[in-house]
Amino acid sequence: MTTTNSPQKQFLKDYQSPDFQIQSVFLDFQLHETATQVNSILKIKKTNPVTHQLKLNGENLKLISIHLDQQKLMPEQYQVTSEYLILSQVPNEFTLEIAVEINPSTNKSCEGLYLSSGIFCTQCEAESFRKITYFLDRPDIMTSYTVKITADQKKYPQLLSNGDLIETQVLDNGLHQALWKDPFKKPSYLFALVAGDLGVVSDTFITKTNKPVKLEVYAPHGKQDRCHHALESLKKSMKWDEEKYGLEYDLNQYMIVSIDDFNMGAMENKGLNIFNSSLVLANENSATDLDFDRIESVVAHEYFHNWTGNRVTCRNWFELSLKEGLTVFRDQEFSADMQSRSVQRIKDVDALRLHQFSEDAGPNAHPVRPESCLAVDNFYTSTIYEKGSELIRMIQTMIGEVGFRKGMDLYFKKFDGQAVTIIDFINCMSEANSFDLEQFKLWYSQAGTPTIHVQESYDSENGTYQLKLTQNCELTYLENEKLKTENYEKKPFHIPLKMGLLNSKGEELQQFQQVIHLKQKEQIWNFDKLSERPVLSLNRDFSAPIKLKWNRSFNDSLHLIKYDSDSFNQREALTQLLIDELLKAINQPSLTTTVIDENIYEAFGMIISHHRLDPHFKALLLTIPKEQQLAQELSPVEPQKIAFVLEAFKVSLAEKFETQLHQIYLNSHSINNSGHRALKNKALQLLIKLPKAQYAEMAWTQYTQTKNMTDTLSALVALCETDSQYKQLALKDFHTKWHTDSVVFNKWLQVQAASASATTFENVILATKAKGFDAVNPNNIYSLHGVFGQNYLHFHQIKKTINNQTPYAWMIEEILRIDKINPQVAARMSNLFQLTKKLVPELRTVAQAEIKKALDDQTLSKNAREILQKYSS
Ligand code: HT7
Ligand code: ZN
Repeated sequence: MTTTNSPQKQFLKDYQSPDFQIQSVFLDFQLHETATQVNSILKIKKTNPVTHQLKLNGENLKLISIHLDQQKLMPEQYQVTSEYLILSQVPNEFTLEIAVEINPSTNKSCEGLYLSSGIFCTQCEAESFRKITYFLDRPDIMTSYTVKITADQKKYPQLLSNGDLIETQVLDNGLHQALWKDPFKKPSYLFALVAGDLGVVSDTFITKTNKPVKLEVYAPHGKQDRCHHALESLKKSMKWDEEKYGLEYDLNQYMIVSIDDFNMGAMENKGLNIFNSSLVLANENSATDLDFDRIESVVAHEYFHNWTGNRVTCRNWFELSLKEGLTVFRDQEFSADMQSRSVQRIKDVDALRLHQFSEDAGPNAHPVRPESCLAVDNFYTSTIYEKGSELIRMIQTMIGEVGFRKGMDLYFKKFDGQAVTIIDFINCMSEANSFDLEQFKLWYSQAGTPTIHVQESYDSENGTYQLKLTQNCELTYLENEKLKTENYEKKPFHIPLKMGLLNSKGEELQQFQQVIHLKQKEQIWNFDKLSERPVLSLNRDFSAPIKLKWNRSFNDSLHLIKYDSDSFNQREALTQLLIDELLKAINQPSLTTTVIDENIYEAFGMIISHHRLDPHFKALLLTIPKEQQLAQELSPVEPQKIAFVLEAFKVSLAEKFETQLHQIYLNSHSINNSGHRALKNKALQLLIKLPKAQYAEMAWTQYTQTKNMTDTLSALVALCETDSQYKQLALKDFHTKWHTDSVVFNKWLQVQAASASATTFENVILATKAKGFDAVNPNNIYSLHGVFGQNYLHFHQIKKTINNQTPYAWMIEEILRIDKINPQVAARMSNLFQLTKKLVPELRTVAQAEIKKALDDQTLSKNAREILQKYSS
């Protein structure tokens, strides 16, 4: 019997432990491009004696047969809906054999079992194992897997799954077979299978107990030379986790497979990670320095999940940040140890502010431990990941590194092999350190970014400096909704703030270096025996994810820029000065001239002419805030005005410091390392703003003479800012060289989608017709649509239409097209409308009319609908 159901909202409060446990599963895959048969044998035991009904998840499956304890079931003995297979009466303990058929070749959603460039691969997190076979597809069902794979030997010489390879066999009819057994119990979302004809690069890692682990990175033939960086990153991660947390790898083999069609960055399947090819494949010729760093951190992230996520997993998806926040924290700390700690921290916080702070300030704001959702896939947000990591970092700040390690040890001791909650984790941290984290838990249930107002006073007679802090956190959209039905009140957060005081010579007053704990709405601290007014450095290293509001004088800011021992706050002082000034300029009624205070140029001049600064750090100091960062501080938002002011400021910087920037370019150009490349290219991006042929020629020379992708791409970006003859030459050349390369081609799309050039919208549409563009490939869509949607100058240009469509209308039409094949990607693109409610009315009306058209489409997926609804009125 078959019936259909409509999607239901799920709630954290409704969690119920499972009525059944699956003791073991045997999966038999007979792989075929259009008709793969999956036979499963599930050994099931009832855990709730009063339950009779078994409800297995399953979607888009063609059911062939079911046997219960070897008895074939007749259709009247079960019920099939669009989401479940229901058996109304089952014994206490039984074996279920289910045969289903699926069609991987028509599956373009990159979920379940699908084909990517001729390779069979899987993606099961969060709820896509149910698209492979009927199962209790929830993370608190952990079981042991044995997997048999049969496929054509010529087309698919490699047959991979989780755990250990037990045996292989050559069969008749050109088929072959592999049998895998995973010795560790795992949830279904960690299941993986890959079958294909791939090249491989391998190595061995010897663990701290002298166990050899075979490491393999698989990629298309001919791409092996781009796999070495990922392999080296893996070895570094394995060593780091042993040294930092005592965590050793537990299987004999660790495989990474590179796939071109993938919705996210990578997936931590036990022993068989599957990666988006853009996050594995890299050599100097094809990848930028940023790509190299990102690959190192994502390889580490997926590896670290082996313990934080796989060995101890989440009880349900509302607890997602248990594994993601913690693992992001671990990968950030790893990167800080591999690269420069201060540069890493600045980059991580920049990313947090850009993505998470905007999310927390808009209609998609949600707690790190959300309370409800329609589509689980929409949980993979910056709040769950990046804010989640900040919360873990605050815990470490409060209990110290040694205390944090004690908490981690206790966590694994108590919960290895289990599916647990965020509260379980926090309680371990608290118990191992006898530290009260009760109030701190509010960070997980209350959304929004707290603002802290700083008031200082100095009493010269008594030598006392007083610091008064007041915290405030606006109600989010969801909290305002809550307020309509219940008596909701937001409580003060427990906020750990690293601080220090500097004297007038710029020296650190060591005795005041500490972590203060803001727990009340308003709190006062007094610091005695100060012979002069100190200069405060607060929230050092960005110890808490908050906003500071502070009427600091220009001289105090300059003092921090010059002397703060905390490099995060050195850079922060400069950035805040600049943001305040740019906001003033944006708020001016007329934009005919953009007036920026001379003090700002003085501060920049100091940095530009500083010769002893680390080049990477100097490049960060010279980074101008992005449009999105400024938009957070404005309401309503006029995106083009923001873009205009930023552009004008960059031109004026280039004009004022042309000679120095040119010198920086020339000096750094002769030094071949990533820091100097970052600095040189920062100088180039400013110089190119000057209407001088000389700089376009300089960029063109850089483009033609280098084989290093960082330099190639920076030159291309610079040329795209000009009207020079070299712009088209470089774009054409890049396309010719790379349009058949599924990874590098994305850069060509990104550059054009981000460009300030007057023809950007036309170019974006032309790019969809260019050789190499694949309209269903997630990376191509993220690179073109995703980047264009963040282009403040052109995405919001409603006066410009192409084929009678504004950019908003074009994007909505594209979202509807994508939604039919890949709802996850459509949902991500829907988030490009995040700013809608804050837009000035003329833009908001147009954007919301387009959003409405999408919502009126009854076939719109729950993924895209859940997002677009939030921006619709
Ligand atoms: N844990 C992984 C999440 C992921 C994912 C989720 C939904 C759909 C597709 C996906 N691919 C990977 C990634 C990670 O955080 O490590
Ligand atoms: Zn993760």
